[in-house]
Amino acid sequence: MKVSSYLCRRKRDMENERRKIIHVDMDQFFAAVEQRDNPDLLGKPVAVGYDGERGVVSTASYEARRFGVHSAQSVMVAKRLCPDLIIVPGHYNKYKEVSAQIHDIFHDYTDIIEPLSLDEAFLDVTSNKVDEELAVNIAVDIKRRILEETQLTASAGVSYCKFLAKVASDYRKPDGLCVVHPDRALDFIAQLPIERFWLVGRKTAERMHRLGIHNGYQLRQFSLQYLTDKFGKAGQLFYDFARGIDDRPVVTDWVRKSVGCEHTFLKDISRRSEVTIELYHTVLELLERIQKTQFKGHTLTLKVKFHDFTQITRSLTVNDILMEKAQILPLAKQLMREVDYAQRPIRLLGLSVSHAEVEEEKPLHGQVETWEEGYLPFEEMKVSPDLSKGGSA
Ligand code: TTP
Ligand code: MG
Repeated sequence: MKVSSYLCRRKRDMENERRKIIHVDMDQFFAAVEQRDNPDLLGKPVAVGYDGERGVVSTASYEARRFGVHSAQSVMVAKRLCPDLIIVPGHYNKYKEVSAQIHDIFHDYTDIIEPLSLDEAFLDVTSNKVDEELAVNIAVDIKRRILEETQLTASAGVSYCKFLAKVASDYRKPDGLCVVHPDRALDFIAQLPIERFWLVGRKTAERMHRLGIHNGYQLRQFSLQYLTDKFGKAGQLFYDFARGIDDRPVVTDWVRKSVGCEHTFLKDISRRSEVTIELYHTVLELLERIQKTQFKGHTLTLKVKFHDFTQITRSLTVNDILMEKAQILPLAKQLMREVDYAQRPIRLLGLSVSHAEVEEEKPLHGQVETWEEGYLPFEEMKVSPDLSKGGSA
């Protein structure tokens, strides 16, 4: 590397190390709201979700988590694991209200806020409205105010970059506060179990383990080439994370990255006619959402979950903006043709449109798409009359 470009990079790194970022994440959010509003539920194993054969847990109280109950699990499995589990239906308006309350609190400190979901957000407090030098003092204050104003606890992570702030907020949950200073970052990362790294889900963790990578120190021993060979685009992120490098800004202007819908069926489907009808209904609902949001995307993604919970996604990208039924329906059918469900009945179908025009204009460092939450809101299937009668197309 030339000396001048090295100095440039070093300057940028130092500027980044001077950033002060807080990640706030509410504890057992939906369940905590339910327990707050119904004291009978306090201290008990609670799961929020639809109490039916096809219900899915959206979150579980910590008491329930001890039994192995977790988000995205089927309610039936959860009940088997924890026979005393109390299932309560979700109250989404309430969760939205709390989310608005915590955002009001955030805005007293900074307007540079990037929400990741209803209950978590990054705040850039490098310069802030209360002229506080220490980000940790702001985090303490925010946690105190959240508790006072919502009677709920939040965990916060403080560091110089998003990756470490996010990992830190999870580090001492619940009601936690963890600070990772720039000069402690490499040691912190070295001992960090690989499953705690951002973007490392269960499957990626297993692959890392197979490569002999169990912590940040071990991850750091591998070259960029090796990691991108193994993990594609994410390899670059893992390489950087291992070195405490993450200069992505806190993106204030939240831009919708995709619009989609998905349904879990009351009964698994495997007949072609049934699948065609359901695909058609899903396309109609997707179109409604596209119209409502005026989202302009180029990629259609089909998600299929099979009876055994294995899941696949198939995507197609086109030059035109996907807004019309006449374009989306044939594409959806084309994607569906690639799916072999004859031996594997389908439990869930989902469609989404992504790859908005604006994304192409974003600078590479924005990398906004990687922050997208990995789940769609759960909705129970309203079975179409045709299907409930076992009708065919
Ligand atoms: P999380 O912050 O991932 O979980 P949590 O707040 O319940 O628990 P934690 O203390 O570990 O942060 O998600 C926030 C809310 O989003 C959660 O309460 C319910 C909802 N959610 C779903 O609906 N489906 C999901 O798969 C997940 C992970 C969350
Ligand atoms: Mg949370």
